[in-house]
Amino acid sequence: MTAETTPPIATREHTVEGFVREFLRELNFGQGVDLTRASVNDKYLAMARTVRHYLMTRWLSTLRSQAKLQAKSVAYLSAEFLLGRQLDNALLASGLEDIVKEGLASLGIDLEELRQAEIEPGLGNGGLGRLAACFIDSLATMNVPSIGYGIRYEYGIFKQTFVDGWQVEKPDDWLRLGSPWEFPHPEAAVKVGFGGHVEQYQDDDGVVKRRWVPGWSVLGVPYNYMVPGYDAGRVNTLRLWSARATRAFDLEIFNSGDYAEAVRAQTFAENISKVLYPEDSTPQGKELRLQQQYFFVACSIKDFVDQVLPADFDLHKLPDRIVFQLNDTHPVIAVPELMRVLVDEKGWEWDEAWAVTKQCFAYTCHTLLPEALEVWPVELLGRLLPRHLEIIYRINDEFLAELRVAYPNDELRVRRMSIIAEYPVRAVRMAYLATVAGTKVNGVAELHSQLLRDKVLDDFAAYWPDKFTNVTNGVTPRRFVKLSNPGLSGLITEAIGDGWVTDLDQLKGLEPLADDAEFRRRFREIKYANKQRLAGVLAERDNIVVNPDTLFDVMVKRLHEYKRQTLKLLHIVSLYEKITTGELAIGDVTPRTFAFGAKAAPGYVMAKQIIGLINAVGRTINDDPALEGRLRVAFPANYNVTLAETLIPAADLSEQISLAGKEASGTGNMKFMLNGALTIGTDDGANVEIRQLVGDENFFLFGLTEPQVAEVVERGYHPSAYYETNLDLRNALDLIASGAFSGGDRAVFEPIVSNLLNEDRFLALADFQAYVDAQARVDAAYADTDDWTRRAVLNVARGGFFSSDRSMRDYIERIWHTYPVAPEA
Ligand code: 26W
Repeated sequence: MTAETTPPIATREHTVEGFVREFLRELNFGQGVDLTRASVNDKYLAMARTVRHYLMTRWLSTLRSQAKLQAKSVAYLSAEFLLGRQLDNALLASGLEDIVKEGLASLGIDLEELRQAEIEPGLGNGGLGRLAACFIDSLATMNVPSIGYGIRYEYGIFKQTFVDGWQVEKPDDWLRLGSPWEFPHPEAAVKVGFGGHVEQYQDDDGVVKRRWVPGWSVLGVPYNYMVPGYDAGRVNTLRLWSARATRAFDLEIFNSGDYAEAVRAQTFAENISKVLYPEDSTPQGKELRLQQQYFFVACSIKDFVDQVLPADFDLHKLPDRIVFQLNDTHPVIAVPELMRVLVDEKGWEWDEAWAVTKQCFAYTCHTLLPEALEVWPVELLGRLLPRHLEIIYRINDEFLAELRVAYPNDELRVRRMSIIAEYPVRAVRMAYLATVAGTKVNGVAELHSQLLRDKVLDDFAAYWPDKFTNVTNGVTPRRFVKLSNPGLSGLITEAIGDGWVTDLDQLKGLEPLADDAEFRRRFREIKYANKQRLAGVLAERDNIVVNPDTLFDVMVKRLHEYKRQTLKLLHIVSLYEKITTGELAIGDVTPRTFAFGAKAAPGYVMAKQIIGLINAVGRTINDDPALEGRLRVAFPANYNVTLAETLIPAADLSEQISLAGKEASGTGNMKFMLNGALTIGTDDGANVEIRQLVGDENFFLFGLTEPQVAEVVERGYHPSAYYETNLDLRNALDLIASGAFSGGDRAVFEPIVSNLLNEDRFLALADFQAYVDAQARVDAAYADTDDWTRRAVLNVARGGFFSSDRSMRDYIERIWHTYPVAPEA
């Protein structure tokens, strides 16, 4: 098959008629139904498959040019990809929105109804997973050759329901109605081993070698997803792996009547990609979690080396063709896996293999919580992956030997930096392994990266100062402005053209319009329309009534004590306490809607308690007729990407109130800024850079800084002292303790109150007064509606830096050293 004879890739007509023809063909021949009898899901699946046909041309030409070009690619290894719904993004990328809307309408079909039929693939917990999704969107839009590798969980992040205000998890069976955006390739399945032992043998030249003899194995079946660039030729690939048994079914055992045993291997294997671990900070250290990590990493490396690279590729040049970006420590087992492939399978010498391996990886750390850094007991790792443990030991031995040369009489430092921790149990510190093997280590915001250098990985930063860098997070403006806020997008494009969608710095052009009364009026109008839209969604989705004529004060993120949803609660309870005691006249209270969205890891008891208290306080306030239309708490269940797309454009105030030094970056903060909300926040994570760019006068800063927190903790923190000295705080805590929000039952929320009074690990009480004072500044600012709008416009205008496109440019420049390649026309 020569170039000139290479068959052209089929194309589709970008016309209403063309689309309708395709759609009906897909509905009749693909879905096997005719329009008169088609269900909403039939129509949705047919429409989705039709839209993907339009992207296929670009996907196939991308893949074709990829194979031809020797370009360096980025392999983004992530245990999570929080993609959100795919249809809108596919319509945007294919420029089909209007054609599809008109085409469907001509068939009497409402696009909105089909949009609502799509089930969101919740293959992630929160920040880390969503960031991965934003990044692959930017890489495609910027024409950078890259591939995302992850796991196709059969069950994603649990569906959150509230029963009497308490979180109850339901399985997320997201595939039950079909998944039109994936392309399974069982023929490209990869075999992955587990367990077993390592044996020594002599190769043909009599050289003593070691090889792994797995005890059992599974198959990894790849499912490809399109990652369409916006207004770019490129459609990159996201490859998610699903586990299958190597032997489907043991007929002998079946015929012997032991049916369960016959399928045991099957179920056992499939368990590996069955469900996403719903933790987003405290690893449970479960064996299945490690199986999941090794499974997708082994599949991905084998896939890239054997499938993506040309068969005759010299792996010594691997670093010129690929950089494996490690999205936190979850995929770090990839380092010993590549060593195993090069030494055991390709027969390379150790040094030869290490010289290449240590040029192929880079590591991004996404946390500051010591408990979130994964460590795997050598007992478990040695049992599941005996050869990998051997390899990790050797990497560590050589590293410690190197350190002893650099620090001859500082055995303590050497011990401190060892990849192997000796206590409380002998375990592998995955963050240390990633740092030793990675070409670069980066944090996700300036402050975070500094704290990694100064505190978390300080010994390593001292030894390898150039290895440490920063890349501040970003978000994709396609999904989080263009798609989720069409009103604002239209206003921006009218004012400065639509170049901003792929070059967000152009938002700067809006600055002068902050002083334009007519522009402000339209900006406010759009915000109000977004608030009405949210009100409609909450009424229909959760039976929650909110009043758009109130300040929308929004806090949406995972429930975690360091994010301090309790501090937000203390503000609300204090306000309520003052109103009920008459200290505050309801007329003097700025009408507010306190909106929350938050899932708690199922095993995180305190987090679930806090959810219970938020709903209890909400019920009390919402049932109080005196507060009707003035104060309301809205806590829709099951916060996810889809709900965020409606909530964030409606917000006036963005709550980013974590304890300084705890939130690595935050990305919700960026989405709120770009959608014209003002931030009330601490100097934590990317809040610092938001405040620097938007200006102090357009940001409500409060609270202890990270150095001050360190000092308070150093000195010894006594939360009860704040209780004793701050009357408002005491009244608020006493009201909770009194059972006022739990039908007089004091026991229900006692754990929260006593934790705050006796431990308060994240200094909520210490920052209470500063927070309440900042909220008073918010009230004052909001009273001047037009000036508030001016500040909101400046937040949008100065938010360009927080595009994930800019983050990608930083990764390319500082870490990946790859470059955009436009696929062949
Ligand atoms: C093993 C358990 C586990 C699972 C996930 C530990 C830690 C994680 C993630 C690293 C947690 C996470 O999502 N971190 C968030 O990452 C975002 C993207 O960089 C940041 O913006 C957030 O600040 C950070 O909390």
